[in-house]
Amino acid sequence: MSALQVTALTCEYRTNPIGIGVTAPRFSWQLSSEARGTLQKGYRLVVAGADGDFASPLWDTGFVETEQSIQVDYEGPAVQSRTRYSYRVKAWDQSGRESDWSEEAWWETGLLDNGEWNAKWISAPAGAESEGACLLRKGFALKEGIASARIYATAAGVYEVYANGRRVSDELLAPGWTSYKSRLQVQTYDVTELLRTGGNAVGILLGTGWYQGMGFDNRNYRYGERRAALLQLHVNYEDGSESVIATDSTWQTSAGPIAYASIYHGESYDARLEQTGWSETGFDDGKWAAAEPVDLPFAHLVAQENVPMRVTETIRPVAYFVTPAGDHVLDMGQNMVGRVRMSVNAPAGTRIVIRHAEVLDKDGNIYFGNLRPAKQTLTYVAKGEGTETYAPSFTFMGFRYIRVEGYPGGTLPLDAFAGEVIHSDMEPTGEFECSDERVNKLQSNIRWGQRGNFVDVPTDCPQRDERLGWTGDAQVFIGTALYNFQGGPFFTKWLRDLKAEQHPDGGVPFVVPDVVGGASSAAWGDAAVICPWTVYEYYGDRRLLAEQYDSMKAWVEYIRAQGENEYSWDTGFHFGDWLGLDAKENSYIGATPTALIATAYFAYSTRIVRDAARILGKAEDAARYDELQRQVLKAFQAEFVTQTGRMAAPTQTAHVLALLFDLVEDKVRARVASDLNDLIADNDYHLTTGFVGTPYLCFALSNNGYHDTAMRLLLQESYPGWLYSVSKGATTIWEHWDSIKPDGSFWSDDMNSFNHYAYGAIGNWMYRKVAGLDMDAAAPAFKKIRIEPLFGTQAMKHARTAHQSMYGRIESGWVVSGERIEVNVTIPANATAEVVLKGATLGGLTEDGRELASAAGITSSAEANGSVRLTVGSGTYRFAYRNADMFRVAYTEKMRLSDLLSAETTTDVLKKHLPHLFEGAMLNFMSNNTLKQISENAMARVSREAMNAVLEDLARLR
Ligand code: RAM
Repeated sequence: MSALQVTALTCEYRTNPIGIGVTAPRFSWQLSSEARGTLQKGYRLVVAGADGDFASPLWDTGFVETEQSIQVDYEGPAVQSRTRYSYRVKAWDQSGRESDWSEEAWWETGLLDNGEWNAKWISAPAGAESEGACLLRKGFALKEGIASARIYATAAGVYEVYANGRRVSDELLAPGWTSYKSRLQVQTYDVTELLRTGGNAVGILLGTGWYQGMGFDNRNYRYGERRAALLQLHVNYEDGSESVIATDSTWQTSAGPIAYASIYHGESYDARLEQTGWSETGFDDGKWAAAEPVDLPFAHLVAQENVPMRVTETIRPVAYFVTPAGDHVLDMGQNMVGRVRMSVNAPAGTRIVIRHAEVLDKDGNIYFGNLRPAKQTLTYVAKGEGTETYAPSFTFMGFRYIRVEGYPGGTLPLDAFAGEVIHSDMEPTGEFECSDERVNKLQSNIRWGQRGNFVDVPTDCPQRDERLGWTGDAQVFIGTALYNFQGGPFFTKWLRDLKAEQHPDGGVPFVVPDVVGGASSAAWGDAAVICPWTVYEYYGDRRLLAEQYDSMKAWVEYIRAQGENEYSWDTGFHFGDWLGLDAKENSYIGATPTALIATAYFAYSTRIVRDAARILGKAEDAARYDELQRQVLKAFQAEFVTQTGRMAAPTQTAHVLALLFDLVEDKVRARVASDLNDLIADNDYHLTTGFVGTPYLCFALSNNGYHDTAMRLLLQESYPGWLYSVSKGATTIWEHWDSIKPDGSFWSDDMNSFNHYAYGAIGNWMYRKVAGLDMDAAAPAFKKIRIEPLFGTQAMKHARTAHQSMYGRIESGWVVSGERIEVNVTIPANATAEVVLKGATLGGLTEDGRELASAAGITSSAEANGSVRLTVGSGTYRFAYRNADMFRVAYTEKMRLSDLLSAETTTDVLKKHLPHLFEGAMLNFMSNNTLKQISENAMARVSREAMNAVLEDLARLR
């Protein structure tokens, strides 16, 4: 028997985290086992206190009989502030195997009680604050025997800490951006290795960041008048004693080389003003001024919740050229977000100016038009002492191209420049790859879009004067986002900000953190409900759901209170199907009535609140919201569905919402789906959807028997469609379907981002439907997995996806060659899956080359509706079969011949060879003289011979 092991221990989603503010953190682990079908029977978790001694543990769960291996709450004695705890886990499986103890893991608490702050907020003297960054420093002596040292720090602004001349961490743009008036994150840094017996010094570089300065639409950030830093260093000695160094008026301050710094405009750096050794001991700060205490609150300080921002990749420019306008430009080869690092050897006083842009215009000139007032500019003045290297500290840019002026020597050496990619450093968890390189590029663009816009908050775009936490964008993309990256901490933090910014009446601002104001829009405010729910689905995060529950409910109650009618929402301003292509001339708002969208989301959010209430054991609420949802559905149907069962609004998005949010009765559903399919076919297989319809469009088709149409949309290369931008060389997702128009011109300057993740929401469908890795919503976090790849009629020959779930790595992939299909599946231990193999028969199916009956790990199998359904346990499986359905595939492909035939002729041919299709209501293929898809059920009953006869006749008649 192979060994059972407990691996990948995490606390609050992290491996060995430091600075955890939660007093009852949650533990998760994975089981590793070669035996198929492994389930955890029980576990034992032991926590050791600060002494690290497992022999006399702080908390020992003993054997707990449960399958739960994720999000296990700490329930031991109260944890202490600023203390490290170790833990380890062992597990038993259902066949009686016992694992060894896992490797030891640990977490360390942050500064838990704001009463522990001795430090004062400090700043440069009033009036002496520059627009750049100031330096703050303190020298001090430490006695011998340093055991450990931690810095707890934050800023009203943005900051970096140095100790004895070195940065204490590679984290960037700390403390990140929260709703500063209610919450400000404190960072914890382990500085044990940087300190020494005797003289030491600590320095803080303090800028403004999101705290003050230029912002969207001239609504400047102004959280406070004075920026300030707060820092407390705790040094613990081997003898048990402690020294504390804290910011106060004994610190010294001075201006530094950063003369100007702004998130949007960039940075000006004069290397001649560097003060060598400023954060080292022995530096002469005699000319510096005393730091000034600033009166800022402590009550809103919270331990860091999000993962930090870091440089996660460095890319090199791929080309240097001079544009027709004469600009010297470097191409990074990728639209990226972060900063440039430059090295230069230049005489003192040489001024180099770098401007950043996303695209070149159709003449090949660098294009700054879409940045609006954001300058995205670096100005560097050389000090003239050999090779100098510079990268800005307190800004980030969205760019693929940089224009460099003033670089000595006339040309730009590629190796003197690098692009440092910066974002919240989330663990990558998703992969997707298929036989169509264009789709692979789309997947790459989706990931880059996420990286560039997950810069501490989920932003709409990373380049122009906006970069805001638009709620609608986050809501439509979160399903894709959490597949591709571990976003638990990221969304936990952002949702707490959303809750903090929520209006007393339950309204949700357009952006979070809110620097824009404004009322609430449907599909934007619904982020309050959809995002915590999605985090729950992906990670089983019940605590976040419980924390956000009141906020979720308040949003639904807000909607209920709008207008006259309790059960629909037909008042107020809405963004509607934002940027939908069916919008009126000069409007951004698509043609789908905003009241339809608002009422649809009302129903959807109410349903989620009902489900959340059920999970949280709130029976009364569950009943209440169940009833509310029923009423909203009725109202929706009365207003937006005709008596004969059609959607009154003839837009793609109206149909999509009705199908995806289950807003129509079952008997109407098929009609709505077929109408949607017609709308798309009539539009020559092009979409018209905006922010609201796009994420769900292909799901609505695939879930209702029109996967082929969904695939045609995906693979559509002509405008508009996902591959249009790919065909135009995009390396990220665009804000508009035609950010660059077919003739090479741009959408207007006023709102044209080339890095907007919203339409990247198609990823979710690619992973779940094309590659077939889906979840069973009844068991969150992929405890129950659903594998059901849908092979279309299109040219795709293989597709595979993987997701690193809380239970471990899940894989689903398929290869089609002729009629032969191979489906490869990996299910992690302690999870199970339902596998649906389309077109397979029990008799014709093998696993790893053997009959099904002899395969381990398969607990049930059945054949129905032209598919085989299996229940499988953990393990890796290789299923193979001849797809009876493939001939349906060939059939559907060939049937396009019939596009040229009249409906009567086609009907006659079909009647002759396939009379049974005309019995009952199985046929839904005639409209506009075009032969449409025949329902899958009907097709399953078509013999190969009959179909060949149909095809031959059709070909002949043509
Ligand atoms: C723009 C942004 C954002 C969108 C809002 C409504 O400012 O593009 O993506 O959510 O409009």
